[in-house]
Amino acid sequence: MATAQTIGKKIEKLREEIRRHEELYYVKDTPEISDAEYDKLIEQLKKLEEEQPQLITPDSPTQRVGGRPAEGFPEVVHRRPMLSLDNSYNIEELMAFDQRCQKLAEGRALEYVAELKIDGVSISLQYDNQLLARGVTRGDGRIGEEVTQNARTIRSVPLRLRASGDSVGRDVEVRGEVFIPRSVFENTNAEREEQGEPRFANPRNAAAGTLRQLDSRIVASRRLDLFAYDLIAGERKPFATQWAALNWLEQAGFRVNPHRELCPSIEEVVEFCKRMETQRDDLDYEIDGLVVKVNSTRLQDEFGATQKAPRWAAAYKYPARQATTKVLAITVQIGRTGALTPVANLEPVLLAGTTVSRATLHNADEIERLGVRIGDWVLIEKGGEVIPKVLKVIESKRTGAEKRFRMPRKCPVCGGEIFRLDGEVVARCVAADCGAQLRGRLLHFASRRAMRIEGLGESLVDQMVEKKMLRDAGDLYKLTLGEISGLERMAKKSAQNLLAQIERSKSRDLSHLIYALGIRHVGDRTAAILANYFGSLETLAEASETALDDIPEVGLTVAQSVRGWFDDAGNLDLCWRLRAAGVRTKIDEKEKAAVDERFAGKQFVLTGTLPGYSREEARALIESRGGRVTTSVSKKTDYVIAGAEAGSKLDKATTLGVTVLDEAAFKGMLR
Ligand code: 3B9
Repeated sequence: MATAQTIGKKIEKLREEIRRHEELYYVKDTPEISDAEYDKLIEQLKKLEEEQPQLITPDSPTQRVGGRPAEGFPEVVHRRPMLSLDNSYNIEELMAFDQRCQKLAEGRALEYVAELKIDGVSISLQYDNQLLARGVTRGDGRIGEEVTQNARTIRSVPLRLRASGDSVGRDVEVRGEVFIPRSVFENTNAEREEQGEPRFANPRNAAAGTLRQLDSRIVASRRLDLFAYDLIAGERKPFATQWAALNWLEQAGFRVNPHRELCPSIEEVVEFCKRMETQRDDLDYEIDGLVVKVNSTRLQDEFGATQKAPRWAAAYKYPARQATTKVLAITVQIGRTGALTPVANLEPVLLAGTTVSRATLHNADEIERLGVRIGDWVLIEKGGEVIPKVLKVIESKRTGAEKRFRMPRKCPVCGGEIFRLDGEVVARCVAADCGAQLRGRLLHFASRRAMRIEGLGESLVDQMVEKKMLRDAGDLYKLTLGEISGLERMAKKSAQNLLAQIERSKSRDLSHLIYALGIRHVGDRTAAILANYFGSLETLAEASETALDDIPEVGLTVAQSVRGWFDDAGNLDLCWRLRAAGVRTKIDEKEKAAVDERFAGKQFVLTGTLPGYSREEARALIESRGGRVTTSVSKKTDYVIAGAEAGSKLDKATTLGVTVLDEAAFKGMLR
């Protein structure tokens, strides 16, 4: 039996290791382990902390996992207002900013720091005694909203500052920009569209909307990120220069944008502007320009601020990446779920360095909203997504020859029926044998986050679908060398490689297999949860809608979608053929996280005081076993845990006939 002491040591070691990997991944961008391995470490830590709940500290990496939904956010007055920035839109205005600074500096040497202006939302993070105490949105600059729970889910926000001397003091406020990486933004919007929710117009809105999400579990799943850019300690700036502050932030554990430069004069700032504009598209986040700051804190203090912006800083905004061009045609693409996506085919136009000839119109509602017709001139924008989008129609350029577009009534690929369900924005081809859907499903099955069959790309899949070589992904495992070599651009060597890749995919984790099936509403995270819960494809296939819905992280939409998918005979047949082909359908026991049947999916209410546990401890114990803790007693409540001086909640539980446990019974249940 392990003693509390040895467990404590193990916990500390694991935390250190996890923190190191978080930093490698999120701050240094050089991960050493896979996401799955990282998740495993977290699970191990959770398990140990369950054994010794008194050792759970607020800065433990397990505490990033989103907690209960908040009930609106309290408003907080910023200790120091969060200022905004005056904008410059061209080099002349930037030079004018330099002139004003020169004048205020009265002949003293003036250096600048140039930083990127990330297209996100500003946040203030307060640390008390090195521990993250509060996260507050910028709001109107004077008053913001407290979103601490959500800030905690951002893995590049240190929960504890790394100690380093005492120059900075205990009372630290860090300001920075919260943003959504491009890749995550695209996924988020695709998911929202599937759920019939409106798309976020840009990554900025997505970041703002997510940060103000009441359910921090949703926040955790969206993977926000943060770049820190300013540091205040108590009433002062603790360093003599902005440059030193940025470097301190970095060593304290924050992500600080690596594209920053100390510039001896405004000329170097201009150089930096030009250089970054060409690199803009290669970044995994959107920037809308850069920020120039006077480096010396002393001069900053002297220059002061106007009502809204400091005199020692300015934003240089890049021109928007928009262009106008003509819509030559509107075509419709069919995705793997049968979803129809209308696409505008454009007269090629140069936009932010690349030639663009297509822009997405998303869905029929969007076409309606824009009023776009074939032949129209449109304003397009290249934003956070790979494919540009149509912003508006230039009506003044209409000639009258433009033609309205109608969504097709039949699938343009297979001729099958098109349906649009009530409340959904997406129309779908529902034909079971649609080649376009099969193509999409195969590409999804082979994709990196699914079965990772490298080499099975668009051109091969197109040929296989065209030649009717496959019914579904299950047939991939029956392909022979002869069949593959017969395809265009397939030398024997590449055919052998592909076969090896297909063979290798048989031992992918169960979570990847579940994701690969392409069940609507089941993304990679949900797939991992389902894999953990059910342990095998067979068990998942038999799970009832209720059993699925009872999983805390799984909602009714997902539950219905999963049950519906397995109710389809063709889908079930696919599963059994995958298994017969030797694809692993059981979870690797090492992967499996602890799920406690007595807690999983059950609703608990805590009331009164339990001498043995703090409220937070009790909550953590329940949640780590898969239970849910809510604040009010209802018919849905499974257990009320009543301590001393329990009041009206206990009465209500008795009235409703809800099981009431005292501390001893709760303890017994935990064992
Ligand atoms: C009162 C980057 C952005 C940014 C500042 C930025 C947005 C705003 C700002 C933040 N990207 N940098 N910087 N890279 N999007 C410069 C406006 N700073 C403040 O809001 C601020 C406000 C202060 C100091 C800073 O008052 C003090 C003055 C002296 C000592 C202590 C506080």
